[in-house]
Order: sequence, then structure tokens, then C-alpha cells
Amino acid sequence: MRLLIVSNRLPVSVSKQNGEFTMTKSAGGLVSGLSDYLASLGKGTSDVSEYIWMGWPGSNIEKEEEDYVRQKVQQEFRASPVFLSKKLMDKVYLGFCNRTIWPLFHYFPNYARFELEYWHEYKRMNEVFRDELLKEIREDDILWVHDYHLMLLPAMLREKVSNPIGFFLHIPFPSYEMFRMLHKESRTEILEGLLGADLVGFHTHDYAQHFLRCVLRILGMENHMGKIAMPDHTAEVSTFPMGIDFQKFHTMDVSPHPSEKPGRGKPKMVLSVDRLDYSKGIINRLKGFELFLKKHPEWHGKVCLNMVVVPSRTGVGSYRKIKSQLDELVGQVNGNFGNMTWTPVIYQYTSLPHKELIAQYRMSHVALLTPLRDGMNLVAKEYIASLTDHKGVLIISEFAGAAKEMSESVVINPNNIDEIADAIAEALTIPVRDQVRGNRIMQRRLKRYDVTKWASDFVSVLLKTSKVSRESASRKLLNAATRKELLDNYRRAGSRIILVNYDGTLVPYSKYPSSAEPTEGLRSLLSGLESDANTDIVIISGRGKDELEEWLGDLSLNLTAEHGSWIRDSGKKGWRLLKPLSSEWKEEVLPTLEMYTDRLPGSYIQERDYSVAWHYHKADIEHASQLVKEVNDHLLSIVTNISAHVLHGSKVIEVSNSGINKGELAMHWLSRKEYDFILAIGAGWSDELLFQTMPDHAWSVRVGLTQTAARFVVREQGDAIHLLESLRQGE
Ligand code: GDG
Repeated sequence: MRLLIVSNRLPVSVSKQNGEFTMTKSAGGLVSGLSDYLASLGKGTSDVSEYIWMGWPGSNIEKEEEDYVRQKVQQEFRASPVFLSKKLMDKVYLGFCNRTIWPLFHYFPNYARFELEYWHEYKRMNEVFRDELLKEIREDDILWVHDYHLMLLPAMLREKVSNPIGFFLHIPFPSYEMFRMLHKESRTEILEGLLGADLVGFHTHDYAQHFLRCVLRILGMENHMGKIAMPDHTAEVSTFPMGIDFQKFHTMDVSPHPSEKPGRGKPKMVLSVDRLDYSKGIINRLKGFELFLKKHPEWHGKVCLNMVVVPSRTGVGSYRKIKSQLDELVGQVNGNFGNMTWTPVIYQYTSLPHKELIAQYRMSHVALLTPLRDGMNLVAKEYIASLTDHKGVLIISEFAGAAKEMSESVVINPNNIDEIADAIAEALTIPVRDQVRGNRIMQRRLKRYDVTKWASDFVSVLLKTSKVSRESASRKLLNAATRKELLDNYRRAGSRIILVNYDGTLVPYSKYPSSAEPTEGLRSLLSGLESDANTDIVIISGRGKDELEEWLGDLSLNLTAEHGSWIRDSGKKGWRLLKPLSSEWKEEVLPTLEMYTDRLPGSYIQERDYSVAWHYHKADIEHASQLVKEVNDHLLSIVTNISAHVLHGSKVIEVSNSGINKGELAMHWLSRKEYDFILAIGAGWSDELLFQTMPDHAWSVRVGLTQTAARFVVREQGDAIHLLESLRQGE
């Protein structure tokens, strides 16, 4: 099995100078972190034995050079490039990715821009990725898509291939109130895009919960223990806090760089490392340090803030602004507090070589990480892992995902400058024994759940969940062999009955119920089937009798309305009741439902002759789910002593006469005659009662790949029609 990793950028950067290509391995967190895991593939017991990485190689490559570059990166880096014009990439990266998603997902709506053009370019880039991937994907591949640049890709791939698909988001998933600020099309398609995956992973439980709530509120889809039933698979949402390569940080020989902590008489070092980004809280950190110096003159000359700031996204205006703000503030603090022998803020606007970074981690007494929002923050973990002497204090913002796993550190709210200042003072005075104790606990955790464990956990859950979901979907899927058996059975049978539901089965579900009238094609299909004297067709619908009469009344069909209250036998005029029914109970039920309709905006009542339905699919789904149990209990208390019952369907509660449902109705038909062939086809919750009452030898088919009592499922409504067509033609 091969693991196909997909990310926006390849772990290798291809550049061209004077006609010569150079390929440099990037040192990003994901790349270096995963390298150990990837190197282990094929050696252990994992089903995954090899990998390939797909992404953008980082520059414009001429059409005629593509083959050469592809071959080169494949051989040397196990990478497969997605060739995109730099123009499109820049547009998307600096547009929807970093001017819309990044600020919004990090709770900076004021920085977010909602331009439709950005969105369309983002979609286009995801499509290009899809097309390139389709050329690469092999049958035994498992796909792992990374991060916010490619959120549409899982669903785009799902339409085309049946490989297991995983997705991991490296940044926070915001709360519903933030996410809903995206315009309708993009917020819906992003959620649907992610749900195309078998497994959607987040760093923290909160992000996963935010996602599930958005799915509920925007798509109206509920989850069961983080699992969402999609038409053809189950999407599982889960938490995988990303780890680091602990051994590397803990054991790396960093010579010749000094890594000893400065001794007595030398200033203690407070370190911060991050990309230049407004989400990282760099300005607040400096202000906090400034306040600390104001409040604690005793520390003057004895402590330095060593700020490593890595240049990032220089093309985005808000990043340039923060850079000049930062330069100014550093000058101000150094000017106000520094002197000839002491520079309070050492400011390095650069990316350090890896060894030097670890050396700086080791020599720092304190790491001060104050993001206002951060998906995880790997620097926090790397700092603790690097401390070979176990001495040092981590100050971490409660808004970083990492804070959830690092409770032995000093956790602060970075919006409060006073809290930052006090935390620095506290950290500098924590007794060494307590530092060591806390760091050992955190190191044990980081060692146990390192990046290899993180990746292998994700991949094994992905394999498991996709296998279960494929099995349950395919177990019942009406495949060619079973379909043939069904048709043979039909052909051979002397007497047959087809019990078929209307909405969702014979016609697609319609937004407006009154516009679901049958096409001429459907009408001729039904009368064609019925014209065979050996076949009885029964339309089993929850609709009222007048509508059915209007649409199908001129055909010679058996019609049943209101889930079986009314029957119209084929060839006869007029409707009759299945049995004597009462509607007196409506007097009490209707006012009760009216009261709840007033309480739940968007809900409405549908009254029929012998049934009343309360629909809430248009209501606020969270409000509805709180109220539904109360409505159900209330109705049950009303009908206890009368001959009516309450059924809870999909976003509807229905009250009707006892003994009236599609199951009872089916029994009525089946008791009239011995049939050699019985077929029940349905699509909705009320058809489940029909399936449950079918005798063992009957065929039952539900539309949609979902949990069902039916023996078989077909993917979509068109497949049900297709099946009926085959019966008519005797194919
Ligand atoms: C995103 C999410 C999430 C930094 N400076 C230097 C350097 N680095 C390396 C660090 C670390 C990585 O870059 C930064 O990772 P972070 O997690 O701190 O932050 P983001 O880049 O914003 O990453 C974040 C992460 O994805 C993973 O899911 O944690 O929340 O925003 O590995 O070591 N490396 C070198 N020199 C530097 O100067 N060599």
C-alpha cells in the first residue's frame, strides 16, 4: 500500500538560475517531522510500505521542462510535482488562503476579505490538484491531504476514486459564529469538501467540535460520536494533536553552537520563535516584556528577550504593517531601558539553521510564546524536548493548541499584557527542582506521542474507518450479480407485487412538495409495469390522497395515501379507508402542536384527514433538537389512552391512527394473495417500517447508502428508476 501525501507545497523547492535547476529540501515542521515516519515505512508491520508526496514545487516551470523536473524530484525526493502557474498560486496563496481563511480561522475577522474572485481561484487551484492527482493515484493508494489550502479536494476526489481519503487541518477550526461569515457558497462547499474524506483530523477537541457544530448548523447534518453518515461513506471527525520528532530535538549534537545556559552574572535568556504573523501575538509579547521591565527594575541588566522572527507572507499588507510596528517597538524598548552593556531585546529577523535553533532553545531559561491563536504551536513542544538539562520554563498562551497538552507550563491569556509581564517574573523565579519535575512530565508525554506516533495513528484510524465504511456500504449495495438474481426471480415469478414509495424513490426529493409531479416517462413506466396481469403495483406514500389522485389517478394503479390510511384499488374509482379511523384526537393534538410551532420559528404543521405532521427541517436545528423530546413526550401523554400513535421521523413528528403505517399497509397487501415475487422500494424513514415487515424471501431496496432495514441499497433515486425500467423491459 502506498501513502500519497498531498500538501500545497512540496517538501522540496525547485528553482532555476541561469538555466540550471536547484532543488532544496524545505525544513518546515510537517516535512521534517514526518521524515522519520516516512523513513520507517516498509520496515515495520504497517500495511503502508511506501509513499509519495504531491504538491507545488515552488516556481514557474516551462511546459517542456516538466518531465525533467518530475523525474528528478521523484527520484531524489519521492515527490510528484503539481505544476501550477506561479501567478495562480500567488493569487490563491495571497488571496483566499491568507486574506480570507487564515485571518478568519484565527479569529481576526477585521483582517479578512471576502472577495468572490478569491474563492473562484481557490476552487480552480483545488481542481488543478484533483486533476493532477487523478493521473497519479493507484488503486492501492491511501490519500492524506493537508491543510487549509486544499479543503475542497477530499470531496472532489471522492467523486472520482474510492481510495481511503484522510484530511488534516493544521490551523484552528473556528467557532460557528466566525465560520458563518464566509459567504454561503464557500462555507457550504468547504464543509462538504472536508466531509468527502473518510477521516477529518484536528489538533484539538475544540476544533473538532467547532467543525461538527458548523456541519450541523450549516449542512443540517447530525453526527453520532463524531461520525457523519454521508451518501456513500462515513466521515469520521477526530482529534490528533500533532507531535514532534522528540529524539531529534532531545539528542541532537548542536556543536559548534554554544547551548549552555548563561551562568551567574550573565543575563538570563527569554526566547521567542515564530513566523512574523499577527496571529502569533508578537506585539503583545513585546508590550508584556516592556511592562515587566517597568514593574521589575531589579531585573534590569539581568534578562534579555531573544526574539527570533521568521519572515513570512511579505506580500500581504497586514504582515508588512506588523513588521514596521514591531521594528518601532523593539527600538522603543531598547531605547527606553537599554544601556551600553545591556540590550533588553535581541531581535533576529531571520530563519536560523536547525542546529542553531536547538542550541538557542537549550540556552534559554524561558520560552515566551504568546499567540493570540495557534493551531498547535510546535515551537512550544520543541523547546521542552530540547532541554537536555531539563531546566527551563515554558510560558504558553491558552489560545495555542499546545497549551491543552502542556499544563505543567505557565499558561497565560496573551490579551492581558499584565498577565504576560507577571508570567515572565514568575517564570524567572520558579525553583529549578520544580522546573525539572514539570519538564520531565512533559518530555515523557512528547516522547510517547511523537510525530511518528501521530502520523501512524492517523493512518491506522483512516484505514480502519474507511474499511468499515466501505464494507457496510458495499455489503448492501445492489451489485450486478444480485440485480441479475432479482430480475431472474421477477421473470420466473407467476405473481408479483411491487410496493413502491413516491418521494425520493419515483421522483427526486423536491424543495417544494407540490412541484414533485410525475414526468410522462415515469407515468408510462408505472403503467407499463402494471399492464402485466401478473404484477400488482402499489404506490405507498405519505402524501394526501388528493395529490396522488391528481397526479396518478388516471392510471390503473393501486394507490395508498397518508402512510396507508387511504387506499384506492387499481381499476376502481374512489378511495376507501384501510380500516375505520378517527380524527377526534386532532382536537387536542393540533393546539399542542400550534403552541410548539409558535415556540420554534420555522416549524410548521401539515394536517391531513387522519394524520397530523409537525415538520421542523426549516427550523434552527439546535433549538429544534432541544425541543423535540419535549414535543414527543407531550404528544405521547395525549395519545396514551386513545387509538393514535406518535412516530418520530427525519425532522418530523407525526401523529396518526394506531396501526397505520407503511408496515401495516404492506401486511394488508401481502395477506390478500400469495406472491412469488415481492419487491419493496423506498427512500425515507417511514419506509423503514415497510422493510421491517417484509417476509424473508422478499426483496427490499432503499435509495441512498445509509443504515437501513432493507436488504439492499442503491446509490441514488435514478438507480431505483433504472431497476424498475429493467423489470419492465424484462432485461
Ligand atoms: C502551522 C500552524 C501548527 C521556526 N523558526 C525557525 C524554524 N521554525 C520551525 C519550528 C517549527 C515550525 O517552524 C513552526 O511551527 P509552528 O507550529 O510553531 O507554527 P506554523 O508555522 O504557523 O505552523 C501551527 C503547525 O502548522 C503544525 O500543524 O502547530 O499552529 O499555524 O517546527 O521549529 N526552523 C528553523 N529555523 C527557524 O528560525 N530551522
